[in-house]
Amino acid sequence: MIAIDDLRPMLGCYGDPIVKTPNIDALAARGMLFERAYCQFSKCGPSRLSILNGLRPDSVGVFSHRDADMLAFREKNPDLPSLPRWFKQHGYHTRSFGKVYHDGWDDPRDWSDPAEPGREKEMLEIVDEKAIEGVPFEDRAKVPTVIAERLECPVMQSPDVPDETLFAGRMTNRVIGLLKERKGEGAPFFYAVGYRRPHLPFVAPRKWYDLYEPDPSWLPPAEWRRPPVDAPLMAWFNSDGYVGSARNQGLKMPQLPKNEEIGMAWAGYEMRSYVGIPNRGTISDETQIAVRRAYRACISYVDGQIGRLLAELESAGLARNTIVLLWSDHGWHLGEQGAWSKMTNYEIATRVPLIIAAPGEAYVAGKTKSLAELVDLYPTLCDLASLPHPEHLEGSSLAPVLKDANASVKSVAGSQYPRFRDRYDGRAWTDGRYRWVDWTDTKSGELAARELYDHETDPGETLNLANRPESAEILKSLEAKK
Ligand SMILES: [Ca+2]
Repeated sequence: MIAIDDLRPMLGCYGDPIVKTPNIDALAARGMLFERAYCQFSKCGPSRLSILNGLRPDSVGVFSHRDADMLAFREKNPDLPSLPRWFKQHGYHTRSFGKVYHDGWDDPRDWSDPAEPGREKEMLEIVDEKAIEGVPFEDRAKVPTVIAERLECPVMQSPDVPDETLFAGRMTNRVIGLLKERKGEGAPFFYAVGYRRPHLPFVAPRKWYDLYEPDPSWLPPAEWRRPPVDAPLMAWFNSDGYVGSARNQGLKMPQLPKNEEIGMAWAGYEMRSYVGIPNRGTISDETQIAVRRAYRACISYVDGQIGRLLAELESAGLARNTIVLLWSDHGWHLGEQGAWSKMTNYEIATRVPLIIAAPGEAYVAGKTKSLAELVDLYPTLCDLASLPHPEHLEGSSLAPVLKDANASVKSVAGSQYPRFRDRYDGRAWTDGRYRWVDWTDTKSGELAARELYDHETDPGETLNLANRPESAEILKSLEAKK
């Protein structure tokens, strides 16, 4: 199981014409690529808890990164087997490398050997350029990385170092070493390998940045870089954390933005808290293009590591009977809808890459438009490995789709994200054509705002149709699909 952090489907196999991802593309060519796969929560911790427990976020009850909420879920459900624990209980040797659960949220009972998440705050590793000055390239892998505080960490960095100087390369080497030792012997194994890029900060060895020449044509059309027409503020203003962030930066906080211009000047607190992005105000086109380059560089860096990992699976003789599953925990805005990073209920933040390559003649390779939710992965893996399903699962097995790309196991995919510290409860659904979102005022229980987008005419979700009289019938028929 390969987990990638903050990766929207910006991959060659998903039609991105610029990014270079030959290894993930090759995996997709021999497996099933889900064109319409969605996370259930556009933030690392809650999304991963949902995936790894086979439960929707409402059932997990964790909607932020508060450790206490996660612990409360485990205390309330002491015997609920997570996906890896279920495999462990059925004789698999289970191990975790890198970011599988959100940082610090591992449960030791899940793994046959202690999880190897890497150093705490590995996410913020950077390479001190001065430290590698004069060091021959082949020796730079040994130069230690520096863990920066987020507010002092450059948003992007491209040190001229070998891949294994940074965490993704080192972790891949570690897993490759263990695969070599297996030589197809011993208990069946369940390895979860979690890559921490392209999560911020965008740190990747220089050769991956060198794959891309920044190009102004990368910017989406202007109307895609603004909040959708007629959309409520809470939909795109992805700055729930901005109060703390602004305080950290010594900035005077505004009240909630009174208009779109002020909102856009503050939106994207996560990316704005790194050095190189203005704390507030317009993010220049030049910076937006540089961020798009850096995001792609990190994707290619991860793709390169996945290529080495899968090559080892092949040469160790394990590929012929190993299921390979690749997902990302949520999508990522690159300025679309006036938003940066994750934490919205829009298509861009909730649609994820999902590729499943299962051995066996019953399973076909191809691409499918069948809807999939990440909560479906648990029952799917059970079916692929011929394990029973535990009783608590809330997803549906995608195994029928792996046998027939035209098969379908659900009519809608759902996501949720609250806004303004739970003041508004946001629920989104897609049926493959329409996306609709309900924002409920949690104080009054009333519906505060609605959104409706038609991907057939508006793939960028630039125009909210929900308030138009002619949309009432469409919304009614969509509701019936839930
Ligand atoms: Ca993430």
